Amino acid sequence: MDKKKTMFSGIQPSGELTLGSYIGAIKNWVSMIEDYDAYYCIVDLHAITVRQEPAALRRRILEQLAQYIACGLDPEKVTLFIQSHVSAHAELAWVLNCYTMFGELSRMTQFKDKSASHADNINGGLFTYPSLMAADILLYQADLVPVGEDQKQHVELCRDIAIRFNNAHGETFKVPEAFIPKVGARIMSLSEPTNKMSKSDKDPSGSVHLLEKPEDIMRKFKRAITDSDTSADCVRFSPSEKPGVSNLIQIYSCASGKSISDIENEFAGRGYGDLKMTVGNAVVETLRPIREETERLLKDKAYLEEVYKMGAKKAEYAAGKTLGKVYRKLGFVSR
Ligand code: ATP
Ligand code: LTN
Repeated sequence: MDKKKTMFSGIQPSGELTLGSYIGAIKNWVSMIEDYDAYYCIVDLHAITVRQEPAALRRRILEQLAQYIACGLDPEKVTLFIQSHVSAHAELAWVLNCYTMFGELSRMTQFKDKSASHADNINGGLFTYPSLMAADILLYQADLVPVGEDQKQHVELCRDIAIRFNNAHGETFKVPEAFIPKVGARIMSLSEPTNKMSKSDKDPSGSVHLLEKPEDIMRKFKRAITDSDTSADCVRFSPSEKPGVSNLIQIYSCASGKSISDIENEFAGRGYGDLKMTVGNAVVETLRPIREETERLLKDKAYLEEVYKMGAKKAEYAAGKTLGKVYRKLGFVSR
């Protein structure tokens, strides 16, 4: 039997997980676990590139692990772990920093956006964030990296770094590919549909969290921004002309499994009030089992500890092999 391909992805514990990260990333992670040797990480080292409150960070790391499991990532089938538990990530990141150009890092849109939103703390970690992300991926010789659209540029830089290192030292890293879903790669804010839904958004009305109560979810959908079109075919998918409505259609498609054209037909002659209620209900039903299972898991800290310890052990073994190879190629003297 052929060896399974490897998949790696991660999310920062920088806020409450949103419907955006569920649809854009986690949902796809779950759909592929049978076919891949998968590693899913809670990237806490990345999270400290912006200031975090220590007690809240600790709570969110465990909460995120519980949510990964509740979304369907079975720890018996995939490796779930916390980035700071595997020191090879920080070590390889340093090496890759020496193979990443200042100009490349300066062109990253996430760096530009985060520097604008955290103008008082434009630190070195924020700038070299993509080298750490490349280390995450390359340590596991990942073939595929399932992420939302916003992370495509980082995965492309990771490929360039891998190719550069391989050219200098011979075949060392697998060159990975991004896997970006066709629908749902960029879920927009409900209150400002030209901006991405994001967990660190200061406006709480724009994003829906995985653990949010049904009544709060419904309220956010009822207030979602649409437009002033009252025609019979106002429920139409056109992100440039109708960003709010298209976003709702996209969310509904991901929550219900229906195609975009089926949704347009279903809503022919119907208005936005109807659409908002239907999408809100579909999201509530999608998130309900995830919330309930997360709440249950969070009461069992011993189990969560067992999961992240087992994950760290497996990840450490795979990562150690790659790091050893890299150190040898660089000419470091082995211990
Ligand atoms: P932050 O606000 O802290 O930057 P975020 O909410 O933008 O965080 P990330 O942790 O950066 O989310 O992203 C986690 C994963 O989910 C990534 O693969 C990212 O591409 C994906 N993702 C995040 N937000 C969305 C979204 N609105 N639509 C689709 N995918 C998303
Ligand atoms: N930068 C990603 C999180 C991340 C990641 C990774 C994603 C860190 N390391 C490795 C995929 C693979 C983000 O969501 N902002």
